[in-house]
Amino acid sequence: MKKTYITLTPIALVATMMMSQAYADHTVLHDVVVTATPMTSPLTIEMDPKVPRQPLPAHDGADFLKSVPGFSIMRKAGADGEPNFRGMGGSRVNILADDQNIFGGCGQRMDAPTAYIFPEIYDKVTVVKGPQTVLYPGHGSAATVRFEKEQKVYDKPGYDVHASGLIGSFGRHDEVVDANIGNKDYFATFTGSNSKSDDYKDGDGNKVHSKYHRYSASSSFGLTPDNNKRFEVSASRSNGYAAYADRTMDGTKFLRENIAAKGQVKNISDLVDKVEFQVSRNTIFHTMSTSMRGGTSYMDVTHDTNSARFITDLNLGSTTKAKVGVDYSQAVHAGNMPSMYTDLRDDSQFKNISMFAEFTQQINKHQKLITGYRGESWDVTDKRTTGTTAGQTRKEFTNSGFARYESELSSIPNSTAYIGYGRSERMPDYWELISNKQNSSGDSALMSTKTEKTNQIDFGLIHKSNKFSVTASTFYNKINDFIIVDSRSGYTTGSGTPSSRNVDVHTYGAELTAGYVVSDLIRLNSSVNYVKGKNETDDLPLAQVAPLEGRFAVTYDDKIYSYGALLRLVAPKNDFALNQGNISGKDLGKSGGFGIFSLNAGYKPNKKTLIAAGVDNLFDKTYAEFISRSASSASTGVISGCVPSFRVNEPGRTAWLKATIALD
Ligand SMILES: [Cu+2]
Repeated sequence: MKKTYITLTPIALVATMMMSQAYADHTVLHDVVVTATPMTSPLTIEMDPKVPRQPLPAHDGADFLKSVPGFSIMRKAGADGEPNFRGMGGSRVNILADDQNIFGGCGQRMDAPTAYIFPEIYDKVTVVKGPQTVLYPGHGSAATVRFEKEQKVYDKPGYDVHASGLIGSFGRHDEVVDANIGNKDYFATFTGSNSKSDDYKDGDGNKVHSKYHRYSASSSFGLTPDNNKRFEVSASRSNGYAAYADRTMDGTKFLRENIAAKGQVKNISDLVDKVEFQVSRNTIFHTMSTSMRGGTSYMDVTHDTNSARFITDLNLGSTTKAKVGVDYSQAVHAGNMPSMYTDLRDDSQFKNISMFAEFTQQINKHQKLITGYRGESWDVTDKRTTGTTAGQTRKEFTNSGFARYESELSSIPNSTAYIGYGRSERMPDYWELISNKQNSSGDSALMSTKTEKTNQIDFGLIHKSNKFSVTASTFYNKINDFIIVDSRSGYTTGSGTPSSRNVDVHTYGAELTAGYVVSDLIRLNSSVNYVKGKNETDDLPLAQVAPLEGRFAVTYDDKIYSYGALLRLVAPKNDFALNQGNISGKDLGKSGGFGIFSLNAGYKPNKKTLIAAGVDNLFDKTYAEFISRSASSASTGVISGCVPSFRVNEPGRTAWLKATIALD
């Protein structure tokens, strides 16, 4: 471990110093194949989900985040990984699709919210690090991830179509279309996606029980009576299945249906710049079963969420802007237990009303102050008929807020520095309050699990010049009543259900990215991220914190042809907290370091067409991430070609080819 630190740390420092900021007009967003994404503004990373990425992500919202420094994706099999940011997993990473929360349904967490998101049908993905925004609904405290459709509106009759097709190793193929049409009075959109893969093989050639299929369709219709008004209705549906290498059942249904209506009116008065509203309904129907391995047992769960949102943009003065709004949501979870009852019975309801306000004060041309407050009222009802809190309702009010100062630096040209303090009070989620227990006796966790209070300082720097770009993002936090999911002996029930416990923890770390334009044709990119966490209450390392990682990429791009190479180095990790973790997983033990080398190439015959190809894990290395699920002997024993492994191994050498066309 020490050795890797010694070798990686100087590389990081040299990279940071040498490769400081690049790309005045070569930003990483314009890389033909994206391998790492830097901050675009303080604490914010913006990404184009239609651009190819390496390593090839599964067609879901979690794998997409792999190219963001600081994110680790917990692997269960081929799809449906769990995003973890800076050691914070589960609901601490708030996932929003069109500013709606999609709560998965599975009590065993087969379906993270990202399992229902197909990034390429969206137009923009934004990550906000830390508790540095209060604008969005959800439980997030570590990061907010927004998948957004940026609705195109038309002055005259027109259309835009994005279409792509992908083929890859292990029978992988994806087809995606995003079509928009409209004139000055109306617009309509249609999106469709289909993604399929067979079981992949690890570097040793051993099959991993991991095949999946996902498909989605959505459409929307909108009216634009004038330049200031837009009203829209939309509907979408997606479904699929996925094999899981980490457990005894597979996900055989992931049905999401969504309807929404939204509107916006701009330029209302000198004070009111814009008002927006949205009402939506999301229903999840998830089935897990043994049918993909010849069995007959199954279980169904549903999670239905109705929500409404209103937000207004105010001009409070020439240098003061505000966003003020209200969120409402009501989420009901239900399930069956076919050995006892086959009808779906409600087990809980979460009701939330929130008010929020975020202010931006331009102090002068170079400095600004951003502040925000969010207050949330919660009503959580245990709708089960048995258990120690059956029929009871817990009421809670949570307070969150932040302040951030951003300043352009006079000492270093083209640089912005920032420092922020944020406090986030997170209401425990469905899994922490309802699925898990309070203790090994099986008492309900509903009333006992306290809200989690994150106090975090974020500071950093963004610097961009013609040759160099560098971003540094550093944080320290102290989390009181951190909800740890404890599966150690003494904390699990007879059936193995873990406890939700409150402990005090702290973490600190950083993400650094650097780019250097060597010539018109060649550029270098690098990123390094590191987090250290401590569980103070138990005097243990904090669980589910990924090891030190660095990524180094070189790209040749003559605007028609491009070639790139990526080296990802991950340090070994020896400090861990066995059987502690979060709702998505727990520490399994130490992990070894590894280096993975990948190649990519692109061909852009014209502005509308891109053909990209890559070979991920060129040397066919067998490896697993520290944050992973343990491979289940139930799948390795039953599925032919699967052999036991400790963690779920990552895919071996994976070749892929993707063609993208844009028509407008
Ligand atoms: Cu499930």
